[in-house]
Amino acid sequence: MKITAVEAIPFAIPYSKPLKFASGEVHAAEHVLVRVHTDDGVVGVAEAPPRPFTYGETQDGIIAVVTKVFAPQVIGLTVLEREIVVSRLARTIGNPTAKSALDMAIWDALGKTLELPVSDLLGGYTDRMRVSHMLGFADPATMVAEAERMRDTYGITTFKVKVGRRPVTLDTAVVRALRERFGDEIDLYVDGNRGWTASESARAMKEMADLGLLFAEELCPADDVMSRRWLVGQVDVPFIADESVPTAADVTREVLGGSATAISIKTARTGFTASRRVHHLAEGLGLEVVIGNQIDGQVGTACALAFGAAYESTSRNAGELSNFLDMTDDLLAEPLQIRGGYLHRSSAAGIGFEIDPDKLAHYRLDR
Ligand code: MUC
Ligand code: MG
Repeated sequence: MKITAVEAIPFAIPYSKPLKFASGEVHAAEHVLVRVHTDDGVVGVAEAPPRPFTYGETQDGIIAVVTKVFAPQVIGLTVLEREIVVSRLARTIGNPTAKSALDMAIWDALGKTLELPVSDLLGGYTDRMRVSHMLGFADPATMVAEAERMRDTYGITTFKVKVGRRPVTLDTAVVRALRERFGDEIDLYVDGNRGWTASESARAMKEMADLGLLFAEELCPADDVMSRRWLVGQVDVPFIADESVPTAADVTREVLGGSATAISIKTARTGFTASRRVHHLAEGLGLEVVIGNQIDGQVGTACALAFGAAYESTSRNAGELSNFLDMTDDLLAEPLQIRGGYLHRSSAAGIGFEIDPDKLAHYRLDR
């Protein structure tokens, strides 16, 4: 059970088409695979997605902080001592996806050691999540065609539409085209990634008032404190905080300050240990939650699925679990399969996936 080594392996897998949104765009999964070895020969695995436009992390920075700062702090601890891990890692400010990948790799090693699924150790609520697909910036016809393909191929009927362009009609036209094409058959919500001002957001929400949106997410920056509160006070659907709540303390601040009324939980930035804290906090505050996607590959998606399926509130709304579909390939020996709009979690020990060694050898950047 004792941690003996920690590896941070950079890899790059191209996207078949880039995902574009208000705060950036992603053309390749240039992630870091974190592996934790124990003295029993168990290997726990998770991935960190560098998102400089959201958290300031880079691939090189994640490797450096994992190998030079975090590895010496966790080697010698057992995989049961996760709260000691949390308190040691907390001495370093920031680096959310680096910390989370290490945390989840340790949980994976714990599950494999105990021969139990991590999702059961976390909460064991259900074995599946309904999937929500993220539609990146394009023209209305292209975005409607992608939604059609997602529905026809994977049975997905919930879509998060990326918004935040100027003029706002570029995006409101997309949401209207989706509603006109699919009617009540689909659920829709929007995510601005801080692209609009509060007044642009209010105008856009008024224009979309008849389109039956489920949620609105990060339409304007939370740092525009007073105007964000003004906006959230008038929006008539739950307003999701995503990148403005990377920690439980941020959830408390933003929600009590009136800058959000729902939250996105992303295991990529809060791992399993801190995601649990955020989940319990949201439950205590009575907030609706959505399992979000940090533009994860299949490893990260399996992590989000394991966590989302563990609790009632995280599995109630469709989880954003399909960004990996835009990748040309991935690392898993048995790829995740979305069927009938659902992803089923594995019942294998640990998080429940195996890395294909040939794929890792092909895509890793350090050899
Ligand atoms: C999302 O929900 O915002 C894009 C930027 C980011 O931080 O996450 C993605 C998806
Ligand atoms: Mg978001």
